[in-house]
Amino acid sequence: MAETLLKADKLKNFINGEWVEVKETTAVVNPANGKTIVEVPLSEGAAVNSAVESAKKAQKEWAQVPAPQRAEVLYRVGQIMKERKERLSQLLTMENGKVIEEARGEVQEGIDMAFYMAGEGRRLFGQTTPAELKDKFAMSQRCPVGVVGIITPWNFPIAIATWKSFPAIVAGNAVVWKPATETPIMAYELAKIFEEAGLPKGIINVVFGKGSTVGDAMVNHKDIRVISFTGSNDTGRSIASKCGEQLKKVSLEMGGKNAVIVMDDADLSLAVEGILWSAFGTSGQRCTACSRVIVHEDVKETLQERLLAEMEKLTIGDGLDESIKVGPIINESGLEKIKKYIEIGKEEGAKLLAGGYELTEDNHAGGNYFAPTLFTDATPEMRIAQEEIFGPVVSLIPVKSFEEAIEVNNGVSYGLSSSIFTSDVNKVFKAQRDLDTGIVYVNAGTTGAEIHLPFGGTKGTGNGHRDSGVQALDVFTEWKAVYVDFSGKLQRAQIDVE
Ligand code: UN1
Repeated sequence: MAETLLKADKLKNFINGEWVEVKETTAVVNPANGKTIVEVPLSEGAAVNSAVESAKKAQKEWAQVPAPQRAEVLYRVGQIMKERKERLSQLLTMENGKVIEEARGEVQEGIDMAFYMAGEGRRLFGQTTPAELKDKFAMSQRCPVGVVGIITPWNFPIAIATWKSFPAIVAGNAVVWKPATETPIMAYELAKIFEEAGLPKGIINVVFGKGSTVGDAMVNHKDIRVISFTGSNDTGRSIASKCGEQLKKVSLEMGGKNAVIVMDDADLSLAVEGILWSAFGTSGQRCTACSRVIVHEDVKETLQERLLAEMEKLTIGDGLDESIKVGPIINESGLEKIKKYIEIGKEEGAKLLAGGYELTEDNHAGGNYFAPTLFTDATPEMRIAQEEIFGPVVSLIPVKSFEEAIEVNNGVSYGLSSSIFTSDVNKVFKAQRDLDTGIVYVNAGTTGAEIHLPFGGTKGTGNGHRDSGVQALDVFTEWKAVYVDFSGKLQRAQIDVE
C-alpha cells in the first residue's frame, strides 16, 4: 500500500529546487507492523552547507516579492493539501502510527495553517506611532530575518512543519528544514507540494538525517539566523546553549506534564471523555497529552471507576483500521521509556489500576503497542507525576481543595497545557488566571490547540516564544523602527534646549 501511495522507495533531499540523492540511508518503519516503508537519507553536514547557500541566494529575491504575492503560494499549497488530504493522512498513519481520524485532523491543521498564514500576506502589521518631534514620522515594521532553520518532531510531522515554515515563508525568509528521521514522508510530500505550488527554488530546502549531524550543522551554521525547534527537553537545552554562544535567536517547544483538574462540582461524564481523549489519543504521544489527573478526593473513586470502564472499550491496533482508537508507540526506544516509567511508578508506591504492559499477542505482532495505563493514589512529587512519559499512561493525584489542585498543577517543571472541569464560574476565572501554562482549557481535555492561537508554554516547555498564531511571526521577523523627518532641517532628538 505504501508503495502505491508513495511512488518512491528511497527519499531524496530537496535542495535549491532539486531532488538530491544521498548514498547512506536508513529504513523508515511503520510502527504498526514493523515493516519498512521507505529509505530516508542520512545526510552529511555538507548538505546543510549547500542548502544554506541556495537559501541565502533565493531569499534575497523572495524578500522583494510583495507579501500578498508570497502568500498566494501558500493558498496554492493549502489547496493542493486539501485535494490530497486522504492520501497524506494515510501516509501519515503509516509512518507515525496515529489513528486515521487523528491523521486527518493533523493534515487539516496544516491546511488551516496555510490559509491562515496566507492571510498574513495582506496584514503582517507593523505600527505607526507619533514621533517626538514636529514634522517627523515614525513606524515599526516586520522584516524577514534571512535564512531560518526549522527542526520538527515525529509526533506531528506535518502540522508542526506548517506552524514553522508557513510564517517563515510568508514573512520573506528562506528555510532549511530537518524533519524527524522517523517520519520523513510528510516532509517529502510537503516539499513536493511547495514545488508544485510554484515556490521559487531555494526557499524551502529539506535535509534529511540525524540530529547530531544535520541538526548540529544547522545550529552551528553562521548564516542560519534563527532556529525553531520542537522536540525533547535535552535536545532543546543543548540547542539553546549552542545558539546562546552564537547570539542566535532560538525558539523552543519541548513538551509538558499536562494535567486535567476534576473538581467535586464537575460534570464527571464530560471529564471522563476529556481525560480519555487527551491521555490516550495519539497513544499519549502529544506534547499536550494529559498525563496527570488532579482530582478532588470526594469524586476520586467515582471518576476512577468510570474511567476504568471506558478504558476497557478502547481498541488498540493499526490506525489504518477505522475502528481503532489507540495506535502504536513510535519505536522501540519510546516503548522502553514507557516501560521504565511503569516500574518507577510501582516502586514509588502508586497503585496500578489498568494496563502497564506491552501488547504482544498475534494481532499486535510486529508493532509497538502499549496498553492504556492508569495509576491512582500518586503523589505530586513522584517521578511519574513530574516527568514526561510520552505514552498512554495517566496518574490520578487526589487533592482536598481547588487551591491545592492549582498548586499541584503548577508544581512541575513544564508549563504547556492544563485543564479544569468545574461548573463553578468563579473557579473558571480563577483557574484561567492562576494555571501556570501557555494553554488553559475549561471543561475540555488538554489537547486540541487551534492554529490561530499561540502555541507554547512556560518554564521548561520553552523559552518564551510561540509557534502558530500571529505570534509565530515574532520568531521569523525582526522589528525595524523607521523615522522619516520631513521638516527640511536637522532636528535633533533627545536634546534639551532651554
Ligand atoms: C504536539 O503535541 O506537539 O494541541 C502538538 C494539540 C495539537 C498539537 C499538538 N493541535 O494537541
